[in-house]
Amino acid sequence: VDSLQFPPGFRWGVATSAFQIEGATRAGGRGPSIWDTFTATPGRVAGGAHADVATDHFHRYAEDVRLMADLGVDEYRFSFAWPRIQPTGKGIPNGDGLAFYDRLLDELHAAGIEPVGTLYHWDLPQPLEDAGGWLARDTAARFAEYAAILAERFADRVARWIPLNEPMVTTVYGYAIGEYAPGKALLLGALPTAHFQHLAHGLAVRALRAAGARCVGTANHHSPVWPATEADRPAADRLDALVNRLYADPVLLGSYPDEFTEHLPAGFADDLPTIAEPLDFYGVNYYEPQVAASPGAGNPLPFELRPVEGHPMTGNGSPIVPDGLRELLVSLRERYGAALPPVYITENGCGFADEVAPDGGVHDHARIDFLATHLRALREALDAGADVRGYYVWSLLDNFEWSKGYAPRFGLVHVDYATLRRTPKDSYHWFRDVLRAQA
Ligand code: GCO
Repeated sequence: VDSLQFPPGFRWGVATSAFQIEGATRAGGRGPSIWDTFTATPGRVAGGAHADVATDHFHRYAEDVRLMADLGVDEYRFSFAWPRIQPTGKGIPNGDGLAFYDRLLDELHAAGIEPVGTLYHWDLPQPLEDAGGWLARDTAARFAEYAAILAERFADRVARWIPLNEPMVTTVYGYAIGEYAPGKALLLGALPTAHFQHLAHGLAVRALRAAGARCVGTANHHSPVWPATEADRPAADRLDALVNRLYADPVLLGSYPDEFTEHLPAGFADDLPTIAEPLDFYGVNYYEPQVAASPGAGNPLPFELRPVEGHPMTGNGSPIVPDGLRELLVSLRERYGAALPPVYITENGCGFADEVAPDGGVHDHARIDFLATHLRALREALDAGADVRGYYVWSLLDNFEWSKGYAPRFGLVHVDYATLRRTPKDSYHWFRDVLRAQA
């Protein structure tokens, strides 16, 4: 761990999201979200898993904050559940929902951990989906109202704000291919959802600041995109536009990349000044690179995905490519220059089928390798001039991994879903040593 020294003041954290850990989906007046609907639809989620209980964090948050305090993190990135705050997605806030986050924030403050609040990690109130979801411009206005409610209540107690987590995933997985809620398969017809999420982001940045939020950023999913062969470069550029530039350019540059603009809603350019509100930080979620090839005949998309070869794999089949993080950070700096605010790695982690061993421990050495090699790549990016101020492991706890159910375990802490018992894994103890070794 001694080789993993970061600059003084570098911020260390762990990340989670509401739907993946909270459970208690019917408690305290919470309304249904698109993920409650999706998990209740046969065939959508592996093993028919739902998140009605998940890790029961809603009731066990104090134990979870203790785990973070013992780990020694500076910050905790969590998300507010919109359907707890506004059960139908509009109108006066639900006091019981606000009260849960009061309790969580109080606990974090008592433990000396700075809260980083995401407003939206994919749990759209179902009534808003019924009214068009992210294909409807009005959803952005609803989101601004929700952001104002949160900021008025919590601005003084949340250190950093992230309006939307990974709009790319909502657009691509939620509306283009239908692997995630709301399960629509519109292919490029999904692209208006990117624009309306960007508009929601910009309106929320303004609403948050108007109500006193001090530090506002975003969290985008990024993947380096590599061509399968030299001839596949144009296809790789199109995939790069679709997974990276369509989400970073509007927010950072106030423009869209040239690819795909014919699929955006009419008049989109008028919204760009709102979308490009200056940010205090830029969150990068990194898991893996992508390889693209030219599309075969009859493919409705202008590229095809190819497997990333020659690298070890996580337990859920993702290639482990630590240098992709360095490559990504260097290329973000090259592309955006002075338009890129200080970066935080708002998610990085890996899923394996971790088990409690007969000796009572969880010996997840593959996760230690994953984190150590990614931290070294991050260190190299810093040495190459990338301005990265913090790093959050995804995730504190094993949790509900969306359409894959509970099989891939991403936590530093193992959760036994039958008893809800938490067991810190070897990676938890290793990460604690990394944090203790910082100057
Ligand atoms: C993400 C997702 C997480 C996933 C993680 C692992 O923001 O991509 O936020 O919810 O659990 O990425 O796949």
